[in-house]
Amino acid sequence: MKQIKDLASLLISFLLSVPVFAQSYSTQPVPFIQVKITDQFWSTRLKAHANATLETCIAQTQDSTERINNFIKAAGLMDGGHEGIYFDDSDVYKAMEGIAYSLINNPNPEHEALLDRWISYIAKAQQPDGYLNTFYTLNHPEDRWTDMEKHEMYCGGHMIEAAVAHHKATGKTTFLNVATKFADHLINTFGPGKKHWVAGHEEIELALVKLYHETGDKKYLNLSYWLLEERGHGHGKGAIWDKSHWGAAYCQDDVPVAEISDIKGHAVRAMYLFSGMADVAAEKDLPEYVAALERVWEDVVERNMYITGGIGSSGSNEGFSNDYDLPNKEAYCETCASIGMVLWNNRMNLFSQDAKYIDVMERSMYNGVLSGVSLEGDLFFYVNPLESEGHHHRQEWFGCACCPSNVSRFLPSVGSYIYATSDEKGVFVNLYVGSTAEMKVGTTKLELVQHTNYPWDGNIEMEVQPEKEASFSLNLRIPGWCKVFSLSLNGKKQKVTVQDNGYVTLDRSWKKGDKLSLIFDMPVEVVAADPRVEANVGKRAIQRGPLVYCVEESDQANLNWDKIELSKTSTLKTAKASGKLAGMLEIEGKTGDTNFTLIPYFAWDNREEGRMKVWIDYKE
Ligand code: FUB
Ligand code: ZN
Repeated sequence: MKQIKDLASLLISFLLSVPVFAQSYSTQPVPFIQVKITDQFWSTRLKAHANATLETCIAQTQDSTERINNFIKAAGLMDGGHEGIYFDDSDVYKAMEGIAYSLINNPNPEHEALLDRWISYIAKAQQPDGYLNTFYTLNHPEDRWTDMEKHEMYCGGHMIEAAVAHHKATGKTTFLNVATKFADHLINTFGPGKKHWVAGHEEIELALVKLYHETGDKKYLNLSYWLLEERGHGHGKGAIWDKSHWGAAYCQDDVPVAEISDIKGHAVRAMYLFSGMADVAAEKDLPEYVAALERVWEDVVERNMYITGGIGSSGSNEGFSNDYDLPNKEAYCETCASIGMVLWNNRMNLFSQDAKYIDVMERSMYNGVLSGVSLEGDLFFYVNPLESEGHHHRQEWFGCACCPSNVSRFLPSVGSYIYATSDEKGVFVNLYVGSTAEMKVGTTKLELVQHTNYPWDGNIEMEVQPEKEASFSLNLRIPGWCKVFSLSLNGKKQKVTVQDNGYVTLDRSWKKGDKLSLIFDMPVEVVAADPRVEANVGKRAIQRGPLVYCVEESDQANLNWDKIELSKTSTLKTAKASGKLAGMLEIEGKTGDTNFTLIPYFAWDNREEGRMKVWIDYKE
């Protein structure tokens, strides 16, 4: 145990002292390995993750399904063919990424040994030329790299991400060696003068950039760029392209990526593509990619996003339909797509230092993503509707289990979204999360400590602890939802203005013990949708701070469900929740003689089953 702790502190000092390979976003995220989360809100979620989410993923991949056995078989250690879906390998890799991340802040020798064991199967399942995919190796070895929909690069990308995570967490190279061998196989197979390829499900692009960062070898970055440039030129072949109702747009292969302007197709694929484009653009300075991402961002956020930050309203393509087509009961809003929104929006902020991207990221994170996992961490939503007749419940696992395994890797990395830094621009405080973080600005090492009960209230006390007195800018994000705030420095109220990018900048010489106090007014807000969203005409939703609220039937004792309505005269006040929701704030509403209770949307379906809705009838 102690050894792993020592390893973690060693890694932190390593990360703080060695320049990271040429990453050229204009700010760099402070990785979660340097951030210790201490607040009530996220600590509870992380505990549930470590105790239940990981165990569920391990039990499901290893014991209840054939996922690990597929590797054992491909390694030649067991007889039999591949069982399950052709991209089931990816769930193993995502679970491994989550386990590896979790090791950093929750050392667990059993989990480390489990990873060693799984890695040994994976390494044996890898073919001599570096190819790795249990579906093809076991069932169709002669058909590999023939159908671009079949997720070979998707699985490979998740393998690379898991291997990089494992290397960071343990310093071991066993998995990273598999990843580089696979990526070298890709380089030998694809590229100018070799085979064309359009990955039917994006993921490999951002993974190759991670591999480049981990190894310093630019060939991986170049392959990622080449793969992006393959899109939109008619090279796509396979099941997606053969289905007339899907076609190239389903996997973002209808136009060259630099020409993208409208959001189309499968939501998760689009988010991973945009994240990969951002990573490559940051390294290679591609303004045309950034312009495309800004255009499509507007289309996603202004015309195709739910109030929960969820995206991809349609189940038939697991993706986007028409602008403003945002039904509530039928909303698909896959958990993975919300995770994708976090990945992409964070990157957009790293380019621009514009807080509007963090506003969206925060919305998706606190609502669309967190609803995907039960409070205990053991049950998952794949689909996250905004209204339910009472029959939609979280499940322990799914045939297609992309969402639970994605949650398993997302939660332990949440600390990476709090801060970003740059030597020139200083420190950016993007999220308000009780935590202690170590970072470096120029030559200054510093610790930032946040004490807060956010998102339940908007009070944040922050300690700035530079190793020695130093001048740098501290940029505080003023959340888009916040209309009134105050800021004090060492007990003195500050007169500050919010810049166009949504931050307040304090540019001064900081010394140990400097204290900031931020108070965001966090009133209950009644929100109307864009009138073009048919489903929400005559309705309103309630949000407070970053949290969207909903009514759940089990709270409305003796109340006619259809009688719940809001009006101009409704009163809405916060109250302490109890039972399973203890520690949270609910909202007590009253319209005329009718009293009703709202709970945070992310927490619905954790108690008795019943109906739920976010958008509530509104009487003018
Ligand atoms: O295809 C792999 C994953 O499974 C996608 O990202 C999800 O939408 C689900 O279809
Ligand atoms: Zn999913």
